[in-house]
Amino acid sequence: LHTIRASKTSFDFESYMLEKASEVNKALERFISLEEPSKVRESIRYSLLAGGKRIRPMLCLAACELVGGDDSKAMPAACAVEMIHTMSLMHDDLPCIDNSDMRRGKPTNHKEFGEPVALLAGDALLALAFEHVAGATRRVPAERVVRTIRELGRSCGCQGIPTGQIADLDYEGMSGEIGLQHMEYVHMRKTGALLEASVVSGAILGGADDEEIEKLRKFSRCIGLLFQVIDDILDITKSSEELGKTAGTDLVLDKSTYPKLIGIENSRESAQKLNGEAKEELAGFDPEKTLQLIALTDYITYRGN
Ligand code: GRG
Repeated sequence: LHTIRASKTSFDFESYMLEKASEVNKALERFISLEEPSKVRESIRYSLLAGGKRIRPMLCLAACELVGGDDSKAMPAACAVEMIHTMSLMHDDLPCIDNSDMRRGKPTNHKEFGEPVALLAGDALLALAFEHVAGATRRVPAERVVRTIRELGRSCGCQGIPTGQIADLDYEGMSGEIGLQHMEYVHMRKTGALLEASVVSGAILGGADDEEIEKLRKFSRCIGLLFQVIDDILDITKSSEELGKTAGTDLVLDKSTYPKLIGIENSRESAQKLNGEAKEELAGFDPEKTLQLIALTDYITYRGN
């Protein structure tokens, strides 16, 4: 939060983010309380309440507000996208995929609870996300809730996160245009699909018309790629800092990244371009109401982690 560059607007983004993150955390805490303690709940709480920037819920709430809805209409969906995100991290960290030991500053879920519990708690969390949207959304026509469930389902089905993850695992040192195309295919699904579902769900629940939904879909596709370009740049700059080097393009990486394919300067330019394209999609909306999404776009662009 401290790394956000001054926005051109007078909007106090830091207070906004802290307030929204705290509301989302409270809603998640309430939903997955330990009233009926069980191993699966403990495991879910361990990862879900472990921090995280809460970017996806904030996008969902901001899109809802942009089209005139209040937060309460989108809060269950905002929690659901964080649940889907967290379960994807729990599964991604498993030995059969990324085999990671640490996540959000703590030992990964399977290090704490064992592989079978981490796997099954991730499955349960995915189901809970849908249960929550269907059961807790209030004052929204049923047709809009169903449409939201469809968007969320698409993000974690065959056109979404798992397909992107599998394509990422299948990367075989492609370079040039083919490498770039492959990488965009991966990121549109692995990272972009859920960011898109977050924004579009918020818009649907807030009462957007079809034209507004499509504009916001385009906006979210820009920020999906933007998010990943920045992630890749941060990976390089962080590793360089850790190695006591200056940022460079000569690091050997075992996966396809923007800096590896197009160089770090071009990656930065690409991020700027995507930032501009995302904001252009917001041009037709009430300028006052776009401040949150503009600030979130800048946050994604200039974040330090
Ligand atoms: C969703 C059905 C289903 C299965 C999951 C394992 C798997 C399939 C997918 C892996 C997806 C993955 C790890 C994508 C990377 C997403 C990403 C950019 C994570 C970092 O997001 P931040 O920076 O993290 O928002 P915090 O911790 O702040 O929430």
